[in-house]
Amino acid sequence: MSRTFGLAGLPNAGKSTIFNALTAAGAKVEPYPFSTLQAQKGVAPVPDPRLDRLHALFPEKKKVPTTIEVVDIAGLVEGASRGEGLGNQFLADIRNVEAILHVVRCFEDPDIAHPMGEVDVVRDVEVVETELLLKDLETLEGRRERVSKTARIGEKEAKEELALLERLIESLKQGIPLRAATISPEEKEKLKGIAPLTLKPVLFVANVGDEGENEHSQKVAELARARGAGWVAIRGRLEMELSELPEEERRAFLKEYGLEGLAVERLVREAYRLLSVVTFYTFVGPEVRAWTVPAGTKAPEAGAVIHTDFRDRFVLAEIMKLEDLEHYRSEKALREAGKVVRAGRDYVVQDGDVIHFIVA
Ligand SMILES: Nc1nc2c(ncn2[C@@H]2O[C@H](COP(=O)(O)OP(=O)(O)O)[C@@H](O)[C@H]2O)c(=O)[nH]1
Ligand SMILES: [Mg+2]
Repeated sequence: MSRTFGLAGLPNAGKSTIFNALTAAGAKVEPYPFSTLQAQKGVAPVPDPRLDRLHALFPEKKKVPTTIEVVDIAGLVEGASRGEGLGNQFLADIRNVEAILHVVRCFEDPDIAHPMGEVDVVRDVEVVETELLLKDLETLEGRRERVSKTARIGEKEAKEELALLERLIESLKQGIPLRAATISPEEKEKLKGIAPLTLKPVLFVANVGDEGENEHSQKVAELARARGAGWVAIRGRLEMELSELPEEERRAFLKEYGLEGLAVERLVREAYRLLSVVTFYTFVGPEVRAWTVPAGTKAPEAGAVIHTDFRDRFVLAEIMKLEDLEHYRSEKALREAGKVVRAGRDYVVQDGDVIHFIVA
């Protein structure tokens, strides 16, 4: 199960460039079925040092990383919330992702038009944020109108929701995105149906030119900090070119420049961190594989990610630690040392667990 991220930002910020860099190694998947203008969708493998370590113990097996799905969303312009440009398309695409990668143009290039004439990081970010806020305001006000009818009849749940909506509409009007408002988990549940845009977590992506970080990306860092959000700098164009090279050549290039890896790999890791997920590992059969589940998932549900019928056929889960496997080198030795923990239906899967599912 992939997690979905949407690349959002002004036109010519570098979204498609970064999309290509991210997905060069991954297979393209089907475009959105509901979209006429078809947002590009692609898959990016998640680089994972723990998976590499596990794979090193079973080099004969195939390594299968977990993946994220990335959506290259149509560029947003001022007025998108009122349907300007591809506004409605943009907003429909973004409603369907779990988290937003907000691409901010941090390179100067007279040959590449900027929708507002020139790069101004603070303004550029605000244009995008404002459109998302306005769209949420519209959505919540629409919802309020519907709920207020049921609330008038005196239905308790409707009254509660109405109070929540009133409060959030107030905060949106003050320019506060919903992710910065105080919302309890139960309230969040109530909002699920309308999937507000400003509730989604955001990672800022400063698309710097070939020269690297600059005064523009410094501003991205500052505004990310002010929002309690993360950010990464990416040399979009360079990364795209590198990601398209054959692996050998790419490695030689990275080595020559003393780089550890592509910056998009860091981008994926940071993006992954936005979501409250845990990764577990399996090595049964021909694959060494990483899997993703929401934090708090119990063993049978985790098994169902591998095979839906594991949920019902679940008997127990054998839990191993990567460090122990590395120390004892084999599963057999691990068993003999009593380092395999047997866990039942209520076991909550922990990040980093190596698991064997025993099913009926
Ligand atoms: N000079 C320069 N141009 C870039 C860089 N990244 C992207 N571009 C160019 O900017 C233009 C717009 O990029 P694109 O990815 O299509 O932007 P999008 O509209 O946000 O999808 C393209 O011509 C890219 O080649 C960069 O780091 N430096
Ligand atoms: Mg584009």
